[in-house]
Amino acid sequence: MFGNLKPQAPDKILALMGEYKADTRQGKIDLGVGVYKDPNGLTPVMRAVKTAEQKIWESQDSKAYTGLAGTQDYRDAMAGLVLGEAPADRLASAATVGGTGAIRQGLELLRMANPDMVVHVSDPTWPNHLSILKFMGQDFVEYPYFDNDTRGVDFEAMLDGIGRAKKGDVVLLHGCCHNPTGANPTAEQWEAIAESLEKTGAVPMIDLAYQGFGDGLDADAAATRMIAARLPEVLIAASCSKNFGIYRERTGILMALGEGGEARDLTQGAMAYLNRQTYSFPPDHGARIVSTILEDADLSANWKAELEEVRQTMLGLRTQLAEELRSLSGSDKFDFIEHHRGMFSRLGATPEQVAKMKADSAIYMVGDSRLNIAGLNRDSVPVLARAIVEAGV
Ligand code: PLP
Ligand code: TYF
Repeated sequence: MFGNLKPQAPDKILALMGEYKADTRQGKIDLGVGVYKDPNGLTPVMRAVKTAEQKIWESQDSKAYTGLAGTQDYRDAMAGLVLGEAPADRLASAATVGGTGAIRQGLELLRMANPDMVVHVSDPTWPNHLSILKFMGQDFVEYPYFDNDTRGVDFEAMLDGIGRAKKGDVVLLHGCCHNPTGANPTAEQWEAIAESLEKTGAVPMIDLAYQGFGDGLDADAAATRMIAARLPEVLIAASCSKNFGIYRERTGILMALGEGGEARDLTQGAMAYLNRQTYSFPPDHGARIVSTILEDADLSANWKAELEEVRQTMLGLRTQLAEELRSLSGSDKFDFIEHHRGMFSRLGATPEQVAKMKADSAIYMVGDSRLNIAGLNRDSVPVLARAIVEAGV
């Protein structure tokens, strides 16, 4: 029977990780998978996470099951982090297996509510969005997003695209730090997006995987909060993988804001049901690390300080790379790197140019020319800048 299985296309980002590992060249540069790396190339356990784990180890006296939606502590802490003042009467939420689990459960929930929905996704978007939608057999269409000339958001085209959504359709948005492009709408443009959603009656689903990696914890949640306040129904899939650096703990949350009352209880019930059908109880360790940190003023301050160091490090590398490219190319055409936010920038290079940089300089970026800024350090920035110019980007 197993012989009937068809080979599956590998995840290109994860395949690139393997290729990088196998490369024996000195000075190779990994700008592939979206994992934060410090200037020494390490992905450290954050200080506050270590302390929280110690506290949990010392005080935890049971590992009995929690609840199908996870613990209330975690859900309250995350509602506060993402939404600021969370409107408890409108909010249903469930802990999930990472942000990816939140996306999957969120799409399942939406489909239970409206089996006829069409999901609108940005072109391009995170490949796993498309992969999950295809696996679910879920209808989706792409809306234009990236302007290859300016390397910014083609906002007019985007607005036109999401304006085609019908009532009951779903518009998937990256709350901040768009993956893979690094280009994001301005605050004013976000208001226009909200207005479009109000007009069409489409439901926004916001993927928030990089809160704190762009302009700061509150600034990165501002669009999500504005949409949550304006729209009657909003779904949020948030990840703690990056901002807490707990990738392998698989910590995420699905939040749904609706009109409250019975609809809230139905949503909460459906979320618990969906968790039960998929894996019963969501994992607790990562969620407990997060609630332990967010409930403790000192740990919280420590975490925020380290997250801010991470963010500033990436911004510094963006500035350095843009400056280096300005002087090497004698033009300001790479200034977009400084304006992009989050871990990624799409360079706008051709697949051939990406391949040349890998072959000639052992620089690994994703085939669509997405580079992970955190894979750089002060010494490798000039190497990359030279390779970019030599490849004729
Ligand atoms: N959404 C986007 C856009 C991402 O880049 C990621 C990255 O890893 C996720 C969601 C979810 O991550 P995880 O499932 O590791 O929490
Ligand atoms: O886009 C990225 O690099 C991150 C990490 O199947 C990732 O979101 C990449 C591929 C994948 C899961 C996570």
